[in-house]
Amino acid sequence: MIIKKAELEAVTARSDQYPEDNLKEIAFAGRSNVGKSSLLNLLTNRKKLAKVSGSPGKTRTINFYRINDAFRIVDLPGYGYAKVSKSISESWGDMMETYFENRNGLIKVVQLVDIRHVPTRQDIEMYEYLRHYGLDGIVAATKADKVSRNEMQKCVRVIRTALRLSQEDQVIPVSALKKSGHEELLAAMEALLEE
Ligand SMILES: Nc1nc2c(ncn2[C@@H]2O[C@H](COP(=O)(O)OP(=O)(O)OP(=O)(O)O)[C@@H](O)[C@H]2O)c(=O)[nH]1
Ligand SMILES: [Mg+2]
Repeated sequence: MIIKKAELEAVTARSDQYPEDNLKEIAFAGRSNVGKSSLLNLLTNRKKLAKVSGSPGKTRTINFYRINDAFRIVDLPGYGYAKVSKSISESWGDMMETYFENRNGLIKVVQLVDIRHVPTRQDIEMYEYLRHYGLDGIVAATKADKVSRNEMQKCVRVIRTALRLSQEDQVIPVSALKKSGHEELLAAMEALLEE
């Protein structure tokens, strides 16, 4: 799949701000700072489509990107950022639930985890949550440039075990820095969109 057109369609804090539920959507979930916005820029080959930040917790809204006027990629707010107040983390849960439960176009959530680390308790909870909604099955292991080719296989195994992935579930190492893994992820997304 080639992304020819990508535009930010809506930045939302409430469901009444969502764009019309008329296209298929694939969302990206993961802890704050894992590289969701960077991955979006890599996939769309745009440097600044989604804001990337050194300070975690940048994306606190659900952001809808319209791709090729054919589907959407949805950047979900990151979890696990320690400094957000209790009220913010509660509204995070409400936001996710509202989106997951009411969005007909949502066909899959790509779970992002940092390739270097054993998935955190919150990563595991998030993945269980996706499983509950039947939205699981694709994991992007981010910042793959931080490990060697040899280590990569081992890291992927650690992720598979921690998230209790099945054989059909995919783990795709990606690097926004080295610009790698995006073709494989795009192919997986294309297959989903064609289903
Ligand atoms: N080395 C390396 N750094 C990366 C990669 N992807 C993202 N980063 C860095 O990780 C930090 C966070 O990236 P973002 O894309 O903003 O992460 P995010 O998941 O959108 O973060 P929030 O919006 O806070 O939830 C930035 O400093 C990026 O430059 C990667 O593939 N390799
Ligand atoms: Mg972000």
